[in-house]
Amino acid sequence: MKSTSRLTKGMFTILLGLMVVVFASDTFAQGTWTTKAPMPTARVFLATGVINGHLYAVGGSPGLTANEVYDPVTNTWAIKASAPTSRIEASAAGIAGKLYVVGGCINSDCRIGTTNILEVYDEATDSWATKAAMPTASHQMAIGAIGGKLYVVGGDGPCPPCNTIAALQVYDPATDTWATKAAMPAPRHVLGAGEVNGILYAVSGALADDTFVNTVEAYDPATDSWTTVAPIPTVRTEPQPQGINGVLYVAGSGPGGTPIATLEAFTPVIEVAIDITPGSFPNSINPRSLGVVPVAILTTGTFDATTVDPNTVRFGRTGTEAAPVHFALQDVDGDGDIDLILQFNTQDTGIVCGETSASLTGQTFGGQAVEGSDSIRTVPCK
Ligand SMILES: [Ca+2]
Ligand SMILES: [Ca+2]
Repeated sequence: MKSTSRLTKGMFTILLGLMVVVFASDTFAQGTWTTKAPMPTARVFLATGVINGHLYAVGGSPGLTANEVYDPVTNTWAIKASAPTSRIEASAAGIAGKLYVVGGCINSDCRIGTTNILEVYDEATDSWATKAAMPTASHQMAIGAIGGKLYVVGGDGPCPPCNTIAALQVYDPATDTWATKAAMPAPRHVLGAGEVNGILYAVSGALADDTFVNTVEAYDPATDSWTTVAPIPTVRTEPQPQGINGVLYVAGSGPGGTPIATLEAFTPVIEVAIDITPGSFPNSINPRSLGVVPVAILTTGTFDATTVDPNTVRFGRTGTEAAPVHFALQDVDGDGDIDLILQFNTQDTGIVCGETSASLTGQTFGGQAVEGSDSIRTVPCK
């Protein structure tokens, strides 16, 4: 009886396997998840980061210093030099072949163990070095890497008093120094951070009183300033936002540790200066014209119009209508920098008599969305 049941079980497994193959091919368009080689050490509250296309897993609970690396090409894990310090809730990010592990709680104890230690793993030498400590110890903070520097934001400071902090602490590997930059508008912990086109976005998490918020704030290293942007629809605990092609994706991580499946994506938009019918004003458009409307995207002190991909630009009544029929790079406004001039068939713009403004949308070659508007006067339209 036992062998029969084992045989039946085996056949069932094969059948199930075939079903999975069929199912997988049917659903390829939605993507597939596969189970890969398991990490050598089971753990939770670990820190992870990527260097040279390799996924590193460092520390975590229970009381671990284990440092293990996964190679996606070979689907294998290797055990590397252990981290000097055992911690949980640390943050990690890869920069130029090295993994930076900062903060967290020593020996799995966030009541007394919150730390400011920065340890750096060098893949080339399989060795760790201790670098300059972060000014303010923190755990449950967020981390990002922009332009070769480490950005650590918010979290909970040492306990007691375990104050939630708003600090933005920035580490420069070139000089082994920390700088304290403009703080977030309000202290937050269990937040997430991600980078899109050189801007750091601090996403959701909770205020000092543990109220979860859907706040999203954007930090621009060029101006050392924060801007509040559109809130995320769903509040999150310790989200892991990731930027891909100009869009910030946030998956899972429900408030208070609630498991959720929700994936939300944020597309930042840069407002650009445009000039319809450059050099003339008012910007007269005859909606019945069979000709073209010239529109310039102007280079300014904060935006380089030559970074716009002309093939992504649309112009018209709402900014989504006409694709350009011609474009060129030239100094349209004679201020010494190069602008982008585009022409659109008037009949493609959707502009009708009585309209008072028109808009343009597009993307930079790096995937950053841009938009701009200018006034128009429709003529003759009597
Ligand atoms: Ca004009
Ligand atoms: Ca110019």
